[in-house]
Amino acid sequence: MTRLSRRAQVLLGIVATLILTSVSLVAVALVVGGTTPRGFGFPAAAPCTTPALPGTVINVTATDMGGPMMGGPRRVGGMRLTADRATVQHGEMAFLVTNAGRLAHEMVILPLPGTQIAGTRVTGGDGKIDETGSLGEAAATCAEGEGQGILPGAAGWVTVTLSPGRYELICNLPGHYIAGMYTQLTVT
Ligand SMILES: [Cu+2]
Repeated sequence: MTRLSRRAQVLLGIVATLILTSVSLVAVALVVGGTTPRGFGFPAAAPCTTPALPGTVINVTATDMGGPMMGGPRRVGGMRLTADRATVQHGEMAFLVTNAGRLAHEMVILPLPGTQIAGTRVTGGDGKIDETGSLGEAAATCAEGEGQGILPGAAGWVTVTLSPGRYELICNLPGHYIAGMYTQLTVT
């Protein structure tokens, strides 16, 4: 009786440990899913049905070459944010941001003051740059505006009215800007 109980206890302990480990892995994945490199076996989001967007539509694509196949989520290369045009006429415009990568991404619109060059902002200790002065962002999966990040395979969008000037489109998920996720847009 006592021996059986001990064996049972050991078995129960192992089973409980396995279950708790699984649960915590899932919990971690859920909590950090928006900002952490994905690739733990989670399927990419289904392609979105985007609505008719007003004004000039600027197609922005987020790419990366991350994920387990490329050496693990901590080693991510080829992070880029590209737009289908370098200039656009001022007025109302929509940014349709498609995530063609394996990680979550976003797009934030920041003015480029003076002669500042895109890609030269200083990254803070959190791996992000200061978003003060943001004019809008597309960071939601299959939705407009702010969110927890656009999942791989999905799109997000935002409509803004921009005056003539220089702007920088960036991804401000931790480490993404310094990895190369920025591009300049000139509004004429
Ligand atoms: Cu990004």
